Formats: sequence, C-alpha cells, structure tokens
Amino acid sequence: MNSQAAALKPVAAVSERDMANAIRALAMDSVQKANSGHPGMPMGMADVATVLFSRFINIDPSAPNWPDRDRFVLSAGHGSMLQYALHFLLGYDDMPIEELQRFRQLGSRTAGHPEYGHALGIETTTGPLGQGIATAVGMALAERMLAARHGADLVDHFTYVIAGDGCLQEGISHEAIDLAGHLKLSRLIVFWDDNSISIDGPTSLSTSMDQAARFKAAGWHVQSVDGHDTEAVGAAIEAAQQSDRPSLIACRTVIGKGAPNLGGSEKTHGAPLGDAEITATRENIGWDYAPFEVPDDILFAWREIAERGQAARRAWEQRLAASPQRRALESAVAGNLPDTVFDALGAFRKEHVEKATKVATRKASEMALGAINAATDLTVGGSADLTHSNLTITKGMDRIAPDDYAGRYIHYGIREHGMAAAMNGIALHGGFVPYGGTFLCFADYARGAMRLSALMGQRVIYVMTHDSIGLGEDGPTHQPVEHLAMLRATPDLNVFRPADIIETAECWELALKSKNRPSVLVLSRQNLPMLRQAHSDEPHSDENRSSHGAYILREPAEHRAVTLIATGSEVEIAVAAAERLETEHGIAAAVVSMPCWELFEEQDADYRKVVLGSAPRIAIEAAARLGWDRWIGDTGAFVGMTGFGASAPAPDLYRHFDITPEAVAAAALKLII
Ligand SMILES: Cc1ncc(C[n+]2csc(CCOP(=O)(O)OP(=O)(O)O)c2C)c(N)n1
Ligand SMILES: [Mg+2]
Repeated sequence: MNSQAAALKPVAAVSERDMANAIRALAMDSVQKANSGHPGMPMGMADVATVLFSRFINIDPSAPNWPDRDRFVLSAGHGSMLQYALHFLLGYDDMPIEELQRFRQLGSRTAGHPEYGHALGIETTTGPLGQGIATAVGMALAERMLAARHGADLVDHFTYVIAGDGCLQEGISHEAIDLAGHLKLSRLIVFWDDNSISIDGPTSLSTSMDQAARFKAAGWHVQSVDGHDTEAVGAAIEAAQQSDRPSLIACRTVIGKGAPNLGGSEKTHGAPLGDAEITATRENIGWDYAPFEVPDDILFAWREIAERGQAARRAWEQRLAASPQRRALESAVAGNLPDTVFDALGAFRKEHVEKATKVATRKASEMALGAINAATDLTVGGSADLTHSNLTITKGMDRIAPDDYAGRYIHYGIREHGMAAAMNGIALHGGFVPYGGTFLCFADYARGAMRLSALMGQRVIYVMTHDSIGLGEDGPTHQPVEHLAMLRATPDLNVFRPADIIETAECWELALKSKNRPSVLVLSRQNLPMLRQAHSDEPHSDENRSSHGAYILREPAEHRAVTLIATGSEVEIAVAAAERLETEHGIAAAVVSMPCWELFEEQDADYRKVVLGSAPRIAIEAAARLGWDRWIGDTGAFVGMTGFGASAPAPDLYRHFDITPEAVAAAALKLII
C-alpha cells in the first residue's frame, strides 16, 4: 500500500455516499485534466462499485496476484477512471494520485482503457465492448475447475463484472451468457449499468431488448435494483452470492450522476464535463475539496477495505501452508509444464520420423496432444462444436458439465468468439493452459478476442484446422484465403503452419513453451507425408528445427539456382518441384520450410541469410500473397491463391488454382532463364 495509508486516522463516520463521491470527483477531475475520457459511467456506477468493494470484494492491494482473490472485470472499459479511482483509493502501490493526474498520457499506468499488465490489479484488458464479460466467463469457469481439483478450502472466489449497455448489445455477450448459464457458473456476478444511454443517445434508438428476460432464458439468476440505493445493491449482491446460477444485477443508474445539468445525458459519456459543470457538481454532491484531493477520513475508509482483503489473504496462506494440495496448486498457478511433456514430445518425434508417418497435420496434432495430455493435466482442451474435425480431444479427457468441473474438455458450443474470450479468461485466471479448436476460416469470428490474447500476452493456443482449399468440397465459404495474412499481421501472435507430423509436434512444443504469447496452429485436413530430413542419413535430431521459424529442408548438392519457400501442405509441393527441377532440368533447388514467420523474423540476420540464400526465391502457399513479398523480394515469384476458392475435391482444386509442382517448376524456369 502506498505510504499515505499508514498516517491516516478515522475522523468521523464516513458514508458510502462520501466514498462514492470520491470516485465521482476523481473521475471528473482526471477526465477534465486529460481533456479526454469518459466521466459518465464512473459517476453513474460509483455507488454500485462502492458497495461491492466496501462490503464484499476480497482483494489485497499489497498482494495483487494472490490466487484466491476475487476477480473484478470492468467490461465497460471506457469507464476506466472508475478502475483507476478505485485503485488509488484502495492504495495500490503503483497508483498514486500522480497517475490519475497523468490519465491517458504516454507512459502512464492510466491508459485510456484498462490494460492488463499496465497496473497491478487490472485483471484483463477491456475496451472492446463485450470482451470483459466474455473473458469473465472463462475466469469463473477456471475458478470452478480449480476448486474441483484443489478443494473449496483453497479455491473459493467470485468474478464480478461491470458491463454497460454496449457490452450487452455486442454479439459476444450472447455467446458468453449462454455458456455461463448452461455451465451454471454461480460465482459469476454481473452488474449491468442500466442507464439507457449510449453514445448516440438513448438506447431506445437501437434496442427494445428485455435484458432480464434474455438472461433468465439463458439460465441466469436476475435481479433489478436502483443502482443508487446502496442497501438495495448490497442486498442484491448477497442474494447473487447465494444463487446456484450466474447472476445479473440490473442496476438502474443515471449516467454522470451528480452533474446537475448534464447528468442523465449522453453528453457525459465521453467528454469532459467542463469547468462550470464540475463546479456545479461539486456543489451538488457536497464535495468541497480541490481537484485530486480526497480527505483523510474518506481515504481511510477505503484503505480499511484493503486491510480486510489482506486479512483474508493471510488466512488463505495459512490454509495453503497446511494443505496437502499446496504444491499442486502452486505449480498449477505458476503454469510451469513438467519436463515430461517435452520428453514425451521428443520421443514422439523420434518415433514418427522413423515410421515416416503420413497423416493430416490435424491428426498429427491429435496424436501429439495424446502425448502432451498424458504427461500433464494443466492443459484444458475444447472446440467450438468441431471436436471431431479439429481433433482436439484425447483419451481420458472428461468433459466439463454443469455442476461437474473436474474434467478438462470444454464443449464451447458454436461460439468461436466466446470460446476465444473464455480461453483468455482461463489463461488470465491461472491454473490451466487452454487450447481450443475451430476451422481456420472462423478465426474471423474469434478475432476480437484473439487480438486481446496477443495484446495481453496470454498463453492461449488456437487449434485451427481445415486451413486452405485443401479442405476440398465444403467450398469457398470454408476455405481460408486471407486469414494467414490477417493473423500474421497481428503483433505478438505466433502463427504456426507445420508441414508434417514432425513439425506439428515441434510447433506444439513451441506453443506450450511460449508463456507470454498466444499461438495459432494452422493445420491441414488432408494427409501430408513426413518430410523431415528424408534425404539425410540421420533423420531424427533432438533439435526443434521449427524453433527457428524457417529452416532448410532440402539443400541441393550444387550451388542453389532457386530457393523454394513454403509452409504447411505446400512444402510437399515444393519438395516435388525441387526434385522435378533437378531431374528434368538440372536446376539446383533448395526447399525452405517456414512454419512460423514470427520466429524466423527473430533469428539473427546471418541465419536468415543462410536460409533464404541469394538465389531467386519462390514462395508457395495456398493463400493470399499479402506479406510474402517480404521474403521473396523484388525478384521472386509467388504461387498461391489470387481469390476465393471453390467447391471440389482437394486435388482438383490444387490443379485448378495452379498450385502444383509443375506450376512451381514453371515459375522457377521463368525466373532463372
Ligand atoms: C466493440 C466496440 N464497439 C464500439 C466501441 C465504441 N464505444 C465505446 S463506448 C460505446 C457506447 C457504450 O455504451 P454503454 O455501454 O451504454 O456506455 P455508457 O454510455 O452508458 O457509459 C461505444 C459504442 C467500443 N469501445 N467497442
Ligand atoms: Mg449505457
């Protein structure tokens, strides 16, 4: 806690109204100083937040990552000043008043929207509306799963969410509340800032939804209260805590509450109130203090909350110390996978190099997962209703079901976006390594949450199968073309497109080891031959060659005349083209397999130079060209897709779109001669 706390003494009884007014004042002053931000929501929800924190929440600012803390998610992330005001008032070390004075400035902890990792106690990044509530579903699920493994004595906390009209209008909220209701995530409590206002004006401009009925239909416990009646809010939280279902508390509020002229208007949503209205608000709410000044007695009342949390944390630590579950829980929360996982993957590679196993990379992934999941129970799998296409379940994985959270396989339903957000929540909560599957094409549907996996640096593993026209008959609606470019354009995301069973196992290893970065495994539906060092005397090596991002799979005996670079299913085509060039035309062609652009970019320049070579280059990928010019340069060529695919058997499609060894060889001849 910051130093001011120790000096504080209670002066007089402080009401929750006073405590809430501190939030209002800090929010309007910070937004005014920044000349940017959203005062309306923090002012409207100040009373609800005060009741939640002063009476219920268990967090300890001096140990912000204590595993059994309650989670607080500000889904309506534009109201970030609510979170920052709370953190200052509670006494987080890294949130002195100066941070509030630097709201929205470069390098401050008080970014425009709450950013995970910028300040202690921010449980997840929010701002894209609806992400918070959907991420919270993953957190609440992880809590139940961890409790099932380690016992209620050690894992017993709530996930509280503040969501606005916007969060509930976004489609992702539908996926999230349906899943939470089905799974009976009783530790999830959502406060809806029911102020009937969004940016354009009254919500009646665009919705007639009966939200209470919607949540009830999804299996939630639903209450409706006056969000400025602190007793009603308190009673509702108590009832919600008792429910065996997730809870919605619809809090009727006035946006910008306290501002005498602008309160209730969309004008308070996203702009400073202005000096005159701020002065009038101070008078109206009886806040007789200078900007950024909070009187000691009110600050003391807030700091007492932190002390309650500290006591709860200490009691938990004592229970942990005495528990036989201690080591298991600590190691799960640390997220360290045992060496046996990687030993198993090493043995797997050796076996399948020797057997030259030819399978689709989605199948190879299933086989690798069999080894991984047998060696650790930290991994929790799932799919958006494509389990037997994505091949994400392995032997002995019990499913997660309502009231039964001991399993490790989640049927996310046909909810790609909800699945991705839930996986973010599971990863952020800690205790598990989530992976989940869908078709690569539906990365579009999951994209909002995938972007946040990357922005937050979470170890979330996306298993995306049916990765090209190679899926065949389902046709262009299901055949990704532009998706690889989109994913590769996303910062801090590793996109793996392995060429065979060996690379698939290597890419799984890299994804599991990548603790601070999400991964996408892009996998084929069609069978692919084992390609690793087929021309070498010593086919197996312990080295994970995919860890370099790209490597020379085939180096000709003579000086290279051309370098063929490919990923995934097209590496086989590149190898066939190289052989054809050599035997039919006497042209020496190297083949580079490039399963992960991002890791290749991280290699030193010398290594990259050796791999890419100085001969003309041809890239082969059954996808859009965008991005490939980086690797092929001005003198190179590209063999791939130039538009959408079509519905037909895969071999016909490869011929139709001219992605064949012949086409590659012809492109090489054109380049060289
Ligand atoms: C996915 C997404 N779309 C649009 C926005 C831009 N936006 C920010 S706040 C907001 C309106 C939110 O309304 P509400 O949740 O009712 O917030 P209130 O005005 O009540 O504070 C919009 C459209 C966003 N942040 N995220
Ligand atoms: Mg609103």
